Amino acid sequence: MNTAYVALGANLGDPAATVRAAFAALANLPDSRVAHSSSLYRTAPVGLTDQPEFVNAVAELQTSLAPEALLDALFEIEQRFGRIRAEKNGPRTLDLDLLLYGDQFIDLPRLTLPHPRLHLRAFVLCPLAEIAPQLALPGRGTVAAWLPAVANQGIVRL
Ligand code: PH2
Ligand code: MG
Ligand code: MG
Repeated sequence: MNTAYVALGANLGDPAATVRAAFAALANLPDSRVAHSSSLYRTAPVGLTDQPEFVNAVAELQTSLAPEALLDALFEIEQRFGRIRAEKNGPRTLDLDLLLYGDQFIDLPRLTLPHPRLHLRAFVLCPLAEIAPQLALPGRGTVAAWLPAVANQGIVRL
């Protein structure tokens, strides 16, 4: 079994209900189980700021799916929740981002691990710190050590 972390995000429809349903979908992935689920957080949009607030959360999976098989499975769940890929970084019913897969570094056109911006975003780092504060980000030190860097970003635990 391998430990993988997945970021959940939604800002269309009923985002909190969607994120809760997405945790259930993750729990049903083959050869995988959800070991830890963070709280849900209401977060200010980062990047494209002229869009609704997000609900974000993070899940820790124990999985024997390989990284790209897991990515395919996450993409399939996004599709099931009606995800349409319109504007880059724009509003979405559900976004599932693979953050980390063990301590692996992967550099493929469709998958970069560790996720290159995870340590700079409160909407990922705060829920991750809730479930795995002492987790080492490969090459960057612990999750907890990066928290002060994102302290000014608007985020509220629901
Ligand atoms: N996702 C993005 C861009 N901006 N902002 C917040 N607060 N939460 C997100 O999940 C998010 C974002 C691209 O996927
Ligand atoms: Mg994303
Ligand atoms: Mg995504």
